Amino acid sequence: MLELYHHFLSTCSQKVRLVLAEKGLTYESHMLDLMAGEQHAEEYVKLNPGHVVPTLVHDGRVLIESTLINEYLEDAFPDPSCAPADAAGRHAMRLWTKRIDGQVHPSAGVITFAIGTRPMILQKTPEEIEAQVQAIPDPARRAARRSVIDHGVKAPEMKSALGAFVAMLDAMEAALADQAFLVGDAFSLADACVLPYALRLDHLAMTPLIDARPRAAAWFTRIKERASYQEAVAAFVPQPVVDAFQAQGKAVWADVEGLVSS
Ligand SMILES: N[C@@H](CCC(=O)N[C@@H](CS)C(=O)NCC(=O)O)C(=O)O
Repeated sequence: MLELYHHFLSTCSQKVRLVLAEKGLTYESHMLDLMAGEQHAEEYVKLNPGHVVPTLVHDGRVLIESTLINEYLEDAFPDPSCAPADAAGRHAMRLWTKRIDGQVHPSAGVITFAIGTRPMILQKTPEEIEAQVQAIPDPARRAARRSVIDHGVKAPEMKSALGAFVAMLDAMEAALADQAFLVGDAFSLADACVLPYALRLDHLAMTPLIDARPRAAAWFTRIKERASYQEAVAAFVPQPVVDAFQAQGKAVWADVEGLVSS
């Protein structure tokens, strides 16, 4: 019995849903409203002390941290496999998940809130905004959130956040020179963990960054053609929210382009 606490657009939720779908696993869904602050609810924080999604519950065992959840799914439900059979391949796969967890995911928070979510947040009262920021337990995330709410794309965090994405795309372009997937010729946890971040760039109208790298662009198309993408990602995309993200992304594209090329 699997239960997933998640959010329709959250990158970390998408990567776990992708692996669940690749493995044909069904789950009871608990969708959290992050804008309403449901991740801070007392009952939820007992499951996930970081106040974040996703959380997977398997037969009563609570699992947090999306990369580790995916590794758990691979261990607990090995067939079909989403990992290379050999040690070197698994190491290469984990280099991708480490890059995403270490650099790209924190950067996704910066660019998403600076461009996509900020206009919605600014509709709240200053007291409501401050309460939401204060509820973030991790001091680094709290400081970054405040900065992007205050300054949008002019926040000092933007340049290095975009740099993490550009480095990810460059690494993808290099890795895909002689293979169809990020590690070898089969879908793995590496593809599951990178896809949501390529998609986030696309949702924020930064698609030219992907298209400038033809192998990464072809990979993006290839992953989007998979049944798992349709089931686990596309089916959850709230089009009005993405339309708003794209409009806001286009409005700041000149700033973004300037930061990327400077
Ligand atoms: N390291 C965590 C990060 C989870 C995370 O940051 N989740 C975001 C959504 S992708 C979240 O729940 N944010 C809530 C908030 O910003 O208040 C994981 O991989 O599970």
